[in-house]
Amino acid sequence: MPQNKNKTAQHKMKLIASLTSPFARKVRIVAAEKHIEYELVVDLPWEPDTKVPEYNPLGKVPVWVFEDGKTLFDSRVIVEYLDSVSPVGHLIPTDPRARIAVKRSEALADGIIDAAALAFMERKRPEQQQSPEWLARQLGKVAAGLATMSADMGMNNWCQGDSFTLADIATGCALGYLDFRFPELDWRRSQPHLSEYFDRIMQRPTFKDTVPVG
Ligand code: GSF
Repeated sequence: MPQNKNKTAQHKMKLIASLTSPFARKVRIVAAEKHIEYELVVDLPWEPDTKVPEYNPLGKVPVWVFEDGKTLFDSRVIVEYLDSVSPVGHLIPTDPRARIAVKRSEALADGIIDAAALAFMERKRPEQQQSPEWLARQLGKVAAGLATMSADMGMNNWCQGDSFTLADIATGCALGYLDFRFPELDWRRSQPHLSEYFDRIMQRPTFKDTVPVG
């Protein structure tokens, strides 16, 4: 019955996200890898009519909304929840050292995105108001972060251990964000192994389906 269908749809778990957010991409990939169903609600937090602050006082996406209206943020909390709630393909190891190594990789990848996003926003300001020092500081973090990402991976196939984990998802989202917002950085030239690795993980349908648009 249509009425019941509507009711079901209203009570589905939701992810509030923008299609360009690398943090939201991380959550979308984790949910897809874990085969967790949800409704994607696209909401741009920068738009005047955004509803994001009603769900997250920080006004940022992604936000996860449970059937009962309770919410989760930020992306690290959401992905930890999603990984724990379904037994399909564990993305965060249970062994304490392995687990925290994966979380460290995620912190590094997220930190690269944070610095790149600050640089991107600075560059969008009128030219006279931009601070070259601030821009250089943020881009310096991106470069140093990439060097550590590459050194941590060495010549391995995966970021941590010998299988695909949340570390790879976070890393892929950071590299994809750099390609999207800073193609001129040409990180592939200075990081050839990361470049080859990125091409490989981009073959996964969950990465292909979430390439940033806009
Ligand atoms: C960062 C979310 C974020 O910066 C997380 O979820 O991991 N630590 C948080 N979201 C941005 C969009 S994006 O760059 O992914 C956002 O919503 N910005 C709106 C604002 O008002 O800052």
